[in-house]
Amino acid sequence: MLYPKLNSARMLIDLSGIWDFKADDGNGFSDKWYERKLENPLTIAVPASYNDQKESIDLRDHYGYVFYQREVAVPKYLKGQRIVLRFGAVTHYAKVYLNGELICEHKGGFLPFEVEIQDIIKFDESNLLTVAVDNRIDYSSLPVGNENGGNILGGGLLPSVPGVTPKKQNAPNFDFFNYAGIHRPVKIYTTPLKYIKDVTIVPNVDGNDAKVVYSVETVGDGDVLLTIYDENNEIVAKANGKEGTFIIKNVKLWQPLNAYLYTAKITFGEDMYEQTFGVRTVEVKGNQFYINGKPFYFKGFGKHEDSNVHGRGIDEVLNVKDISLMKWMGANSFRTSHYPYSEEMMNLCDREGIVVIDETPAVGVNLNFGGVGSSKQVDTFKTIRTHEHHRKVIKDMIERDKNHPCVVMWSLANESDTMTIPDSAYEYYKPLYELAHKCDPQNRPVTIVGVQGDYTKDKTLPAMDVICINRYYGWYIYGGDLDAAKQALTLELEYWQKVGKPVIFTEFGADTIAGLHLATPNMFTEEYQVDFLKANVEVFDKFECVVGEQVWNFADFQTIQGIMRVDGNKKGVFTRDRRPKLAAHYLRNRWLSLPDFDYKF
Ligand code: BDP
Repeated sequence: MLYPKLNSARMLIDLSGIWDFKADDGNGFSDKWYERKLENPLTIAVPASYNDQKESIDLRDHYGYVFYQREVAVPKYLKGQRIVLRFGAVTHYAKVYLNGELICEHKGGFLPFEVEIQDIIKFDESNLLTVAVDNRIDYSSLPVGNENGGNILGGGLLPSVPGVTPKKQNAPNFDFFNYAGIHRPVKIYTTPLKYIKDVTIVPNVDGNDAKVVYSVETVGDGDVLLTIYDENNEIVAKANGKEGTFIIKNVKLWQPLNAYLYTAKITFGEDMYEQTFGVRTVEVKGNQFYINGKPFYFKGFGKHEDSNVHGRGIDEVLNVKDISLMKWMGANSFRTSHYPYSEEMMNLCDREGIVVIDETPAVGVNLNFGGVGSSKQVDTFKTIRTHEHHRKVIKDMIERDKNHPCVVMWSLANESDTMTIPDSAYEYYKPLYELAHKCDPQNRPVTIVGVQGDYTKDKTLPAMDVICINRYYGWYIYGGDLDAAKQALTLELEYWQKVGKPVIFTEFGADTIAGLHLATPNMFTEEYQVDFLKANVEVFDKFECVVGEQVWNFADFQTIQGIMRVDGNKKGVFTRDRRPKLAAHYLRNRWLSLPDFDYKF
């Protein structure tokens, strides 16, 4: 799906701003709130999570639908154009009404969707746009909600007391706050009626040149012309036809931390679209991960889209700041834990040369996590109902992000239940692995991020292109005993070394209260976080197969309340407002001295 852009052929209208808002009181649909102006609405900012915008426990802990509404007028001179209403992301389920009519629905909170409105929009008066948004999560949603109540952070775990009716609330089977709302920009864009629907660009390197294979999907017939520009706006190649190849002589590669972007200007009849792309190669060979033919070492983080007041809503200032902080530290990469990030962030990473592992919203696909939900073990994959939706998010994520040079690998899921019944997990994930490869025109590596456990039983991880593992030796396991942590980690890496594939630590981290210090470090102090990181990387450095370290987490982030978290997860190397903890300085020293390529040789 193309990112909406303003250009000489296309109009773009941003619907960000203050909308009317009302949480469903149970009557929203029966009273057809979407047919007329909301009565006594609240004001709410779009895009952003709604949860933290008001001083209200009802809004913060809301369960179910909320209604967003605004008037939309469209200039008359757009008559005769194709007009599209597009949502960057609405979390988790959206029903969109225009002038009282349901015009589209969308499941999944982290990917864009759009609907044509040129035949239904009124040009002479304003139109009532209502978006009903559901935040409920269960065994069929990604991320997964816990249908047995409780949550993985220990909320509601004690036996219930007869006669007491607890309030209905979401029970996330994952460790981040279930923020909801219209999280990413809402836009109207136009195209001519015959238009460019999609563009696919597959760059190959051929000596000093690039051989770029492309295809352009159009609606309607006509000639397709491509002109390729470099960063100085010089024409470097031309092509015509819906499919073909063009050569860029003496190509400048897109390199980690040294990005170079070309632009393909595509014209088709009255329509025009400019698609940026980078030329780089990605390949897994033996136990190494190659970018542009050289073994790459991932230095960076697992992150979240999370910030004060905005919740999970897009914050482009913060995105710029985060990438600046990453560069300050010598980091070169991050994983979009635990859902696809905004298109704006992906565009930024393309420009900044930040390497991205792009993850689906499949987190919590693990009904045996910490034994929550049931005292006996269940077959997660026979119990959950995510199968079809999981296929859809993989397809949609790859379709959205396929042209981004920053994306070097797809992650099918985070910490899924791959060890309880190894065959069941393998049967679920092997087809998804194949699907991801099939969907990606650039055929990038595919992985799944593995949870701590009896890794020798796991059949799914070894079936992926890269072994990505989240490990908490020295925190959840051997917390406070870093010598034991190092021994256990060494034993595990001896195992993975034999598997013969690259290994990336996609999470390792320790909760740390900013400002808490001790000369003899204990867990939760800033010194312990540094010692924890040192102990882990000391072992990573001994193994050639370890090709990356992504610390959990870039910054402190909000979670549901419960006995495991004090105002959220504190494993950040930065606080939630982006102040560095001691660990940031330690990692900065380390990473600035580690090369991005050829580190282990
Ligand atoms: C892992 C999860 C991550 C958590 C982290 C933690 O992948 O979402 O936040 O551990 O416990 O289990 O901090």
